[in-house]
Order: sequence, then structure tokens, then C-alpha cells
Amino acid sequence: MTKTALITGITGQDGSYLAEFLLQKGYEVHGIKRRASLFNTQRIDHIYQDPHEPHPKLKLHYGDLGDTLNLTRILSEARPDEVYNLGAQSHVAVSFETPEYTADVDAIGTLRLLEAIRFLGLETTTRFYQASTSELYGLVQETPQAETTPFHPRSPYAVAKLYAYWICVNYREAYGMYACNGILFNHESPRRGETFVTRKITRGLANIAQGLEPCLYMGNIDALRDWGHARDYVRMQWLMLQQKAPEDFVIATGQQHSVREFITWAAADLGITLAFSGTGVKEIATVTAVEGDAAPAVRPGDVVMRIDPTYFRPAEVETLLGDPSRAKARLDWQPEISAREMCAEMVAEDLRGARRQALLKEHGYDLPITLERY
Ligand code: NDP
Ligand code: GDR
Repeated sequence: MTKTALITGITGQDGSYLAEFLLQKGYEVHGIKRRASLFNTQRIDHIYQDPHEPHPKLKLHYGDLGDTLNLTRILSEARPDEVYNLGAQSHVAVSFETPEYTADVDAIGTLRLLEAIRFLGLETTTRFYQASTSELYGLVQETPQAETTPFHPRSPYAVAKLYAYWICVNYREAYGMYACNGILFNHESPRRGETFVTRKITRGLANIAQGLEPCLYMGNIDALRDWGHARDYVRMQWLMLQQKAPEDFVIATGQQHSVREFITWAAADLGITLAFSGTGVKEIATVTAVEGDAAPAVRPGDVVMRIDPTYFRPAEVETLLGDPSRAKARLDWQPEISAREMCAEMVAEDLRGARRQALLKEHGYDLPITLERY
């Protein structure tokens, strides 16, 4: 029997990898995409199926986590075996500027979905995955962080996700729903949004290497994170819904690195050696050597990174390190791609894009580069 899944956030990083994964497993995949004034399906265009063809396995629905009627209608049409709630305003820094919207989508959006499942009488047949986050730990109470570590959220995003975490637990306890939380630590990929720190670094340095941008402006480069690869992590999201009983799991690599270290790696992948000097907001990264042909626009002595305090957050999460022992023991799950390997993959992809852009520029087709904040 073909299984059916509904993915909110299918146009995002994780949604795109998960949709690929489920299609490969033979699922019929329904995805919710938002109406936007520009196309927003770049991450899933390669798996798009023409609805005019017979029996498409990927079906997209317009929708929004803020719209109860819409969610209820989509659920009643798809009647999914599995719902993956990945949709969210997922940027921590942006949540300080849009706290009410973030709460509505990330917290109440989760409630809307759970309640619609119940309203439609699907609570005993539909399994529910909630995209919870290491941001719940925020001001960390113990290291490393496991499923039993107390939460202390540090942003409107994290507080909204805390509500979503507990409403998921509550629907499991109150109505016997198979609902579980994946407490995922940071995971990245070449499809990561351009304003998250890893992608900002790999894209920014690749652009600098090709002479398309002068300098990377960063916030708190002392922050420590446990970075994994999104492809490894979506496999785990599926595994969590295939168990006998629902359980919450921490998904992490158990390894921690600083933002500064990630900058050094990405530069090295472009043949650039950096020296950091100065402290606090005066810290800079200067090029000391350049090798190979990836960075023709960069010379020793160039300053390629400066600190811009506008990227500091009103309340920062300084350090996160996950303990994935439970996932390893119960689900036989191991991350396969290290943070260092992932950085190299991201740089290679962003360098390809920057080279294409530089070539266009050379031939007089100078497309503007989006240098968005964050
Ligand atoms: P992205 O930001 O890449 O994707 C978020 C998705 O949610 C996009 O498809 C976006 O649509 C959609 N979305 C945003 N607002 C709404 C809305 N109002 N209604 C419906 N859909 C909406 O996030 P990731 O793929 O990185 O993360 C997936 C989930 O996992 C998120 O919930 C995130 O908070 C959580 N998470 C992520 C981690 C990570 O390190 N990546 C770690 C832990 C948790 P659009 O494309 O139109 O913007
Ligand atoms: P995070 O990811 O907040 O952990 O949330 P992000 O990559 O945005 O920041 C990681 C750390 O890097 C520091 N930092 C910067 N961050 C950004 N974006 N831009 C900068 O210029 C910069 N300079 C330093 C940040 O202060 C922070 O400490 C991500 C999201 O995917 C969430 O949805 C998810 O829940 C968590 O990971 C786990």
C-alpha cells in the first residue's frame, strides 16, 4: 500500500530533502507552499511533477500555517499517514523583529495542525512529526544537552517552539496520538537559507573570492554550534515515525565548533589562509596567503571579514552541543557527514554559483547580488 505524507515547509531546506527521501521510498507526497510574489520552489523544482501527467506522486497545495480552514481542507483531501510539520518562521534573529508572527506560525500553527487532525478523526491513523529545536535549551543548563536537559529558550522563535514542543506532547498524552518531537541541532547543506551563518559564510567568501563582494560582515563569531548535514537529519525524521511508540529524540553529531572555525574552514576550501586579529567589535580577518585558482580576486593583506554589531542578538545562545545517544541506541542512527565535509560541499556549490556570476559580469551581464541583512 502506498503511504501518503504531508509536509509543511516543503519549499525549505529540510522539506526539500525530506520530499526527495519519501518519494524514493515510494510515498505519495503532499506539500504546502505559500503564495509568494516570486517563485519560491527552487529547492524542489528538480522533483516537481507535472499535475497534468497521470498519477503524480508529488502534489503541492497553496497554504499557510496561519490559516486553519486551509490546513483542515488540505488534511481532509490528503488524509496522510504521516504529517511532517517543518514549516516555520525559522530565523532566530528575525523572530526578535517579528515575534507575534513567529508565535502565530511556529506555535499556534502547530496547534492548528494537531487540532485539524483530531477534528477530522485522523488522530488514531495519522502520525505527526514536530520540528523541534536545540534552541529550546538556549541558556544551557547542562552540557551536552540530551532529551532530559531542562529548557531555557532565549528568543521569540525558541519560546514559540517551546509551545509547539509541549502541545505535541500534550496531544500524545491526551488523545493517544502518535506525535513526536525531533529536537534537532543545527543542520546545514548547500540548500541552507542564505542568511543562516554557515551559508552566509560559504556564499559570502565564494563571492569575495570571485570579486563580487568586498567583505563579510559578521555578528558573534565566538558562538559554538553542533552542526550536522540536513540529508542525515531528514532520514532521522522519517525513522522517528516508523517506531512502535512515539518518542522524542535529540538529533545531533556530538561535536562542537565555533563560527570563527567555520570561517577558517570555508576560506581554506577556497585556498585562502586567514589570520584573525583585534578583539570584540574590532576583530577582523586578514588574508595571509592564497593558493590555487578559486580566489583570483583576493590578495594577501585583504581584510575579508569584519564584525558588525547589528548582527548581535538581543539575547544570544552562546553554546550548543547535543548528546544523540538515545537516537543512536534506539534507532540505530548515526550521522554520516561531518561538519568539515559539509562545509567543503557548501563552498564547492557556492563557488560554482559565484564563478557563473563572475563570468556573466565579465560578459556584461551584471546581475545584482542580494546582500540581505543577517
Ligand atoms: P527553512 O527556513 O529553510 O524552511 C522553512 C519552511 O517553512 C519554508 O518552506 C517556508 O516557506 C515555510 N514557512 C514559513 N512560514 C510559513 C507559513 N506561515 N506557513 C507555511 N509555511 C511556512 O527551515 P529549515 O528547512 O532549515 O527547517 C525546517 C524546520 O526545522 C523549521 O521548523 C525549523 O524551525 C526547524 N529546525 C531547523 C533546524 C536547522 O538547523 N535547519 C534545526 C532545528 C529545527 P517559504 O519557502 O515560502 O519561505
Ligand atoms: P541559529 O542559526 O540561530 O543557531 O538557528 P544561525 O546560523 O542563524 O546562527 C548560528 C550562530 O551564529 C551566530 N552568528 C550569526 N548568525 C547569522 N545568522 N548571521 C551572522 O552574521 C552571524 N554571526 C554570528 C549567531 O549569533 C548564532 O549564535 C538555526 C535555525 O535553523 C533555527 O531554525 C534552528 O532551530 C536552530 O538553528 C537549531
